[in-house]
Amino acid sequence: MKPPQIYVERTLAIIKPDAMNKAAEIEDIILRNGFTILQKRKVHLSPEQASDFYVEHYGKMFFPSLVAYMSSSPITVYVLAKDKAISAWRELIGPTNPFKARETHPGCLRDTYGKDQTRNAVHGSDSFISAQREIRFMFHDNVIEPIAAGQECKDY
Ligand code: RTP
Ligand code: MG
Repeated sequence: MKPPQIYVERTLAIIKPDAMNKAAEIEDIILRNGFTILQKRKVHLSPEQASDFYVEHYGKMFFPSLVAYMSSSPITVYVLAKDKAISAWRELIGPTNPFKARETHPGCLRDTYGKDQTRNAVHGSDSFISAQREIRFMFHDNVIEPIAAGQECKDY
């Protein structure tokens, strides 16, 4: 008989350049909110890598400043696991704009640590497909496939 399988969803989180001085505090919040840190890596993206990571925004008015910002200094990237990790992490970080976050989601990470619409402290994958792509992008040497809740997975 096969052993029971447990499916845990995974997402990609980033502590962006402006919040790196608060990384320990944010990591503590991540753990206190029930996420497991599966992988962690500090990287300094080149402008080309930042542009590839945020390729969905190519052509938008804020794309050049986003790329310049994300490649300006090191960031920390994490693979987080939790039941419904993708939506749970998005909920914890709050809306894109920290000023709006302050009004609608007081106490969320972007309220607490965000500075403006570009320098908003943290990133979270916005869907299962994004999580899969972003985890591969950041951890290509040691790929961990995100598993959607309820989805069949291979035996380990
Ligand atoms: P993220 O991808 O970083 O988790 O953020 P998000 O889903 O909440 O927002 P998204 O629309 O994907 O935007 C990506 C990042 O681009 C910067 N941004 N600047 N100045 C602006 O109008 C503007 N809009 C977006 C932010 O850094 C945002 O997180
Ligand atoms: Mg996004």
